[in-house]
This record gives sequence, structure tokens and C-alpha cells, in this order.
Amino acid sequence: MAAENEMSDTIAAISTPPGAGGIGVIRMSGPQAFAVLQQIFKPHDPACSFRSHQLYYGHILAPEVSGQKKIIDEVLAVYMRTPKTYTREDVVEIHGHGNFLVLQSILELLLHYPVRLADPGEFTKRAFLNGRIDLTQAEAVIDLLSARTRKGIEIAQGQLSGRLYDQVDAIRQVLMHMRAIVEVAIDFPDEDHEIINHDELTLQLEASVRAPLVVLLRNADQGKIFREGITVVIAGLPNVGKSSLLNTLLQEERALVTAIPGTTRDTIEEYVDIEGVPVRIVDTAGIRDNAEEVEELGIQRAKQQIQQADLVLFMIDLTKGIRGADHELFRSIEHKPVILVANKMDLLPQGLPDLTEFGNHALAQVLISAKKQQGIAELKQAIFKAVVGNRGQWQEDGCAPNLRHKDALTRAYAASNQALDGLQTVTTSDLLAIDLQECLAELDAIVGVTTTEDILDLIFKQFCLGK
Ligand SMILES: Nc1nc2c(ncn2[C@@H]2O[C@H](COP(=O)(O)OP(=O)(O)OP(=O)(O)O)[C@@H](O)[C@H]2O)c(=O)[nH]1
Ligand SMILES: [Mg+2]
Repeated sequence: MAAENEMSDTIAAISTPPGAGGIGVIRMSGPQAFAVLQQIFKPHDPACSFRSHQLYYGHILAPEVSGQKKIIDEVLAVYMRTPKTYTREDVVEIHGHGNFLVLQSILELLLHYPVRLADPGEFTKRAFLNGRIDLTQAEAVIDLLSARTRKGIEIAQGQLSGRLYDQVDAIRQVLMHMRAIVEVAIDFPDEDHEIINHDELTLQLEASVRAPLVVLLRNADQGKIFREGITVVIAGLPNVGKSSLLNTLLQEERALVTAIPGTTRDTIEEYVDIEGVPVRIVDTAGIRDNAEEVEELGIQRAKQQIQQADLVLFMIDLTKGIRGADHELFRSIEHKPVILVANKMDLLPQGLPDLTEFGNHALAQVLISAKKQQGIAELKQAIFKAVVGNRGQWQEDGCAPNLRHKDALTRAYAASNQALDGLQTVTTSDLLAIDLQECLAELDAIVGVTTTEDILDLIFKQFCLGK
């Protein structure tokens, strides 16, 4: 962040998204916030004396133009005195009408005073720098604002309440304690062996450092799925019922469905929440040879989408049995994670066709009727299982470390390996201290005790303005 962007500045931004809304909020934070509010806000009750954390009704007035003050908006304003505020600084919020131009006028007015426009994420950055939240909680704000499923919200809220911080901090405390013992041993080399009980330290390292690190690392992989979601592509020959499945998953008539093969030309994508995972679901053109020009373009797109998919739902039409073209298409996608979806079970003649050949290569096979909405819950479970693995592995109340955390956790785990080796081969206390310190430093960086300005900038850049 540029040098002129000092913490002592008073900053302001529109905190609600652009577009029309019932109300729109402008937020100001810093030492001048209250003084500036008093200059531009005329309370309805002129005798009112501002009390902290209370809303006041009144008007925002522009400076006099030809002897008259112009009303910019009718608002509610609140002044929140430090330190019980979002940033721990004095904070003012002005709740105006949710018209972007009105809010822009209020913001421009503020900028005539000793107030500057906030950088993206700067309010939350101040909350972090002023010690109200740690870095994982600041990152949870980003996750909370961008979460697309209730599950994603739940995970972000857990992290915001300090769940990840607590788990990482518990490991840090153990490491600090262990390091202190080793440091003493360094100071008294003659009594080294009495001070360091190798068995006890090994036990502590295993149970209170390495085991919780492994749990966090495992959750990181699954956290990524809940945070970022996955892409699932529905592929199959024309007319097998791909668009019908898309519509059923969305519970709306999103894609055209007809009895004519080759109905879908372009790819169609939407988001659905599957057991808490945000899934980008893509319906594609049925793949066949000798398609005419427009359809052929759609088929090329379908193939591209299949290549980029995290999971492919390969659909067949049970009423048609298994056709040679099904085999051909399946061979082109079997290198991807695939679920075999056998559709139109409502029309199923006696007996199932033999699906074993596909089944052996697919992660699962599910019988459905896209039209009659049968087997859909099973399909969703199969998708969830294919991407998240067995439910048992995901701790429901667990944390979901992000990629930055995961990198640091991986390095912390490697350092703990070194420390363990050291303890087992009875290394020198100096080397052991270095390994423990390395492990600790990685965890410090996760919670933000020691994080470089570059990394902070990278994190807070992900925010939008006003957060
Ligand atoms: N009985 C029955 N009919 C279905 C089912 N699913 C789809 N259909 C019918 O099959 C026909 C094709 O369905 P679509 O969903 O358009 O198939 P598609 O795979 O998207 O076809 P293309 O876009 O041409 O590749 C329509 O007449 C649907 O009503 C089902 O589960 N049962
Ligand atoms: Mg279709």
C-alpha cells in the first residue's frame, strides 16, 4: 500500500453494492469521521446530542450555494466511538437511499473534507492491523461475502468466529512451550539430557502438533471444494435427457427440451447447491457424427467443457439400450472422473441393460428419470461423494483452510518432520530449536502475527470497495 495511505487517515467508501436498493450505506472510519459527520449532517432534532451507537434521523446538506444549503439526501446516521467498532477506530455510517448516484454525491461531499477514498478491503485491514481480528478472520470476511451456498456461509462464519485461529493457536502454544524447554537446554548444555525428555517431547509433537496439522491439511482439500465449487458437465448422445436433468437440478425450465435430437446447440451453465457444494453445472450439445454446421460448433464446445470438467455425468438412454456410439463417446471421457447416469428409468422395459463395462470405469452409476424426478437425491449424493469423498472424512464442525493456509501448513508439517527426526536421532538442541521455530513461523504467518506487507496486500486486494 502506498506510503500516503496512512492508518491515521480517515477513509470512506460506499459499502453497499452498486444498483438500486431500499437503502445504501456509506462508511467512514478514522479520527475525523465524527467531526466530518457533524459538518454535513443536520439532525431533525437540532437539540440532539450525538450518542455513540445510536441512529439519528436527518439530512445530508451540501455546502451553501448562493446562500442556500442543498439537501443531498434524507438519511439515518450513526456514529460509533472507538474501540467497539468494525475497525476499532471511530466509525460513521450514513444510511441513505439506495441510489448509486445519491450515494456517490454523499461520498464526493465527504472527500471535500480531510477524508480519502478507502482502498479495497481497507476497513477490514484496519480491523486486522488494530488487533480486533486475526488474519484468518479477515479472510473469512472475503469468504462470507462470496459464499454461494449455506454450507459455504457456515464455514466462513465458523472461521470468522475464530475457529481456525483457535486451532492454529493451540498448536502454536505447544510449539512455544516446547521451544522454551529446548532453549533452556541450549543455555545449560551440561544438563541437556535432564532438561529435554525426548520421549515426552516426541509424544507432545505427535499428539499436539502433527496430528492436528494433518486434520487441518485434510480439511484444506475439502474446504477448497466448498469455497470454490466444482464444474460438472452433463455429456451424452443427443436426446438422452441432458437438458431435462439440468432443468430438474435447477427446478426450473432453463433449457429447451424436445423429442428432437440435437435440441441443445450451445452450452448452458448455471449454479446449483449440491449438499453444500457450489456446483457449476453445464448442459452440452448431444455429441454425434455428421451434425450440421451450427450443431457441430456446439459439439466442439461440449468437448472443450468436458476437458475442463471436474466431474462428468455421462448419460445414456435406457430405452435405447447401450449403443455403439455410447461406447465411443465414453472412451473419449473415461480419463475424467465420471458418473454413469442411466436415464428414463420410468420407461424401463423389463430388466436393465448390462452396465458393467461402464460401471467398472465410472465412480458410480445411478438410475434416474430426469423427467419424473426419480433418483435425483441418489445422483446428488453420488456427486457429493465423488468430489468430497466419504462424509466421515470431513469434520462437520471442522475448519476449511484456504490455499494460503494450506501452503503454510504443508511447510509447518515438513518442519515438524525434521523436528521429529531430530528428537529420534538425539540431535543437538540448537538444531531442534531451529526446526521448532520454523514450524512456529509458518503458523504465525497463518494467523498474521508475522505476515509481510506483500502478502497482506495480496489478501486485502481480494476485497471489493467498502469492505
Ligand atoms: N420418459 C422420459 N422421458 C425423458 C426423460 N428425460 C428426458 N426425456 C425426454 O427425452 C427427450 C429429450 O430430452 P432432452 O432433455 O431434450 O435431451 P438432451 O439430451 O438434452 O437432447 P439434445 O439437447 O438434443 O442433445 C424429451 O422428449 C424429453 O421429454 C425421462 O427421464 N423419462
Ligand atoms: Mg439438450
